[in-house]
Amino acid sequence: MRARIYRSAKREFDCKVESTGEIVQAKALGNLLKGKRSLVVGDYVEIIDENGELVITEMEDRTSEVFRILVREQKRKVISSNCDLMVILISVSRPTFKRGIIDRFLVRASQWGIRPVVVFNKMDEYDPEEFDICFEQDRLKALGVDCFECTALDKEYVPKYLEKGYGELVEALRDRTAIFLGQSGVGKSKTINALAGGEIKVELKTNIIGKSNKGSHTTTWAEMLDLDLFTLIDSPGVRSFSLQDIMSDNFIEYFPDLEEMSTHCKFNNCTHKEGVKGCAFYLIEDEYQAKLLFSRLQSYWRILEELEVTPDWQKK
Ligand SMILES: Nc1nc2c(ncn2[C@@H]2O[C@H](COP(=O)(O)OP(=O)(O)OP(=O)(O)O)[C@@H](O)[C@H]2O)c(=O)[nH]1
Ligand SMILES: [Mg+2]
Ligand SMILES: [Zn+2]
Repeated sequence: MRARIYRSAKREFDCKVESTGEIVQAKALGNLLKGKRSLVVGDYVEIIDENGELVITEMEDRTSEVFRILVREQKRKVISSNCDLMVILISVSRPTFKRGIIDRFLVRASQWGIRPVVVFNKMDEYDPEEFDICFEQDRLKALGVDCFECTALDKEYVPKYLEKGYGELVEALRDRTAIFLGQSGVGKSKTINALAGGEIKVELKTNIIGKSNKGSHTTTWAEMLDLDLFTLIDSPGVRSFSLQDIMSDNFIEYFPDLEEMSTHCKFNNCTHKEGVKGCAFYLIEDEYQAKLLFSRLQSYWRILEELEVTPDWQKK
């Protein structure tokens, strides 16, 4: 029978059987865990009943993997799989809006092969004086990233004009496996709880690792939570903003808009710095388009600088 892994221990897995919706415990055949192979939360597997004991005999190919490169150990650690949406949650008030954080998470989405969307939360507190949300959304739409304007306030306090964004987000999430990312305090728990049906159904255990295993950031667990609308993958290990495990060589691939533009630069090794001859970025006629792209270039430079701190050979 077909099932999906919801939680994993060393060799024992909690799996949800597709046909019945039941959660069962199963052990994995040794060859599924040998060498670099592993079974992770999100995997679709085949289970058989062997004299009363449930055994995982096969794993289906993954459509996507959430993973980390453990730089020091030079290992690629898969945390979860088959996730089809990355929800990047941003607060428009407190904590203050930071464009760079979105660009960072977009790099991860691209690395993991997961479609990103951006949710601008706390729209009830949005102040146009602080930043121009239209510019930010144009910037993302140019990348094909859908944006939603939401507020995670209790239903009766949600202003009418904000119902639309929430409704659209609900549709985008329907029947998907999603991972929510965002800074502390942006409203992930609130939003997820609201999406889960109003009352608090899930209290995301963000601090479990911190309490039981002080200071250890490489330990990552992941679990899936079945919400009525969608399935949530939660793992503290993937939330960090650091991108230090990503190779700096060819990093521009993670910025497809910049990569495209740079094909028009006169020289292959163009640095796109001001005053460089034949750089396509300084030839863009539309002022607004130029402004959008330059804001991306700024992020690109800032992250690249950080990546170059760790040499690429350590990230293989
Ligand atoms: N005004 C307003 N406040 C919100 C909204 N969403 C969340 N908050 C408040 O923001 C604070 C943080 O919300 P959480 O949902 O705990 O944030 P989180 O992203 O889960 O934070 P961590 O668990 O630390 O990562 C709480 O006090 C919420 O009540 C919103 O849409 N509008
Ligand atoms: Mg939370
Ligand atoms: Zn250039």
